[in-house]
Amino acid sequence: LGRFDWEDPFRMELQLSEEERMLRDGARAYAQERLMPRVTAAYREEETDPAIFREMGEMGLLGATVPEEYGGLGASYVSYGLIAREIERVDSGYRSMMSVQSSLVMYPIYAYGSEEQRRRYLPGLATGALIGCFGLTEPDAGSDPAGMKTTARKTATGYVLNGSKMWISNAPIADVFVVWAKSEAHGGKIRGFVLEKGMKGLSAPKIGGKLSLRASITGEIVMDSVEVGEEALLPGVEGLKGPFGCLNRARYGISWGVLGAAEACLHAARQYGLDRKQFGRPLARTQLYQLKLANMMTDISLGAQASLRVGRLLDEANAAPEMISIVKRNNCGKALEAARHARDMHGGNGIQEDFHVMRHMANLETVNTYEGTHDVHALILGRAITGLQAFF
Ligand code: TGC
Ligand code: FAD
Repeated sequence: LGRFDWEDPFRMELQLSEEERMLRDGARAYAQERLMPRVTAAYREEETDPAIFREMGEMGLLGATVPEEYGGLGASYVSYGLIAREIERVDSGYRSMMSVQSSLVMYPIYAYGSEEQRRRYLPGLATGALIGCFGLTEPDAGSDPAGMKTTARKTATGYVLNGSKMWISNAPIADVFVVWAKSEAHGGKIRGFVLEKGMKGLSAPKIGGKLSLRASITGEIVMDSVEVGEEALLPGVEGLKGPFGCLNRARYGISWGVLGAAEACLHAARQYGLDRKQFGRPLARTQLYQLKLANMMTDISLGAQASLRVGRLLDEANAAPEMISIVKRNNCGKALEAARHARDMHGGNGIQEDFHVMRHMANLETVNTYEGTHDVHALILGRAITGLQAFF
């Protein structure tokens, strides 16, 4: 029997290709060297540095799965997941910036866009010269996006969009807006549109006062009779399967990302327990402390194996959305639990910014909610098990 490595319990290293390990190591070096030193201040000041997009672009971390001819790397979904894990090891907000750009902006333009749209937007989005956002959620339509009120009305030359989107990552600093609207000309079906900063009637005010995901800017998108030409319509998809096709990829990436945050919490709690003595011995020598570390390591390693499996199936074009719901829901829930324990295990220091665990914990509250809440994914799975939908 071989040796056990608590940092890689199931020898995942052996299950990755050389290219996957190389991309992961590049992402880790960037995240630790360039993002880690600035995250505490960025979180405290609620400030998002747009330069991060260009840095990520230089490292090939934006739209990694998009083919090279459009500026991506043509990398596997497993690589994309590994990148997400390394970025979120530092902060969920930074991973959010990366995954919105990759899965929610570049993917739909690549998968549903015209050749002109691909050539116009993808290279700039891949380098980070352009910043993108994705508008699905509305003030009165969150878990139920079919209830959206945003409309696209046909004109002689294109469309007029009216409505507002809520809780949109990157929106206040975005150049490119992928928005979803009910189009009268298409029988009220949901269609995707690509809008550009500076269009008349388009604005994206910042939402302030967030107590979570503070390093990632969030805003509204307000569309007050925004006139666009026919070329703004994403021609390749209609209906909710358009936005959901993007969400499948982003949710999958999140399932890896949160494990990075959970690992950061496990490592921090382990070290703290080894260093900190109470009752004449290290905290890590107590049974309760070890139980919590064992639970964290178990949840992280099982979650990673499941995400790896889903990633391989995505790469074979054989993954079902319900598989993605399993890993998104499970890994977010388990990561949040790990972060809450790590916060507790640090005692009073756990609430202090220098120890990072409370920041991860607060961030994971958002990640457990966006891209389908923990309970909404339970209902998706319940529907798959019973054949009965329980949403309404
Ligand atoms: P339902 O009847 O289930 O489906 C309607 C149509 O959509 C298709 N579909 C899917 N297609 C591909 N992948 C999926 N995962 C799909 N799920 C559904 C379905 O086949 C059907 O197609 P068609 O052709 O038959 O019309 O729709 P419903 O209205 O009953 O939906 C219910 C529910 C709860 C499953 C769904 O609405 C849901 O998942 N709600 C959660 C909403 C959500 O995830 N919002 C995310 C907003 S974006 C975001 O949070 C970004 S944060 C990013 C960051 O900062 O990192
Ligand atoms: P609601 O849908 O009102 O849900 C509230 C509660 O009710 C939840 O606990 C939910 O599980 C529960 N619930 C809802 N329906 C049911 C039901 N049928 N049965 C039982 N319980 C139910 N959206 C975008 O489009 N683009 C983005 O870039 C984006 N970024 C975000 C960034 C941040 C920081 C945040 C916080 C959100 C972001 N979102 C984004 C929005 C996010 O996807 C929504 O917040 C999420 O889908 C939940 O919608 P809601 O907030 O309206 O909550």
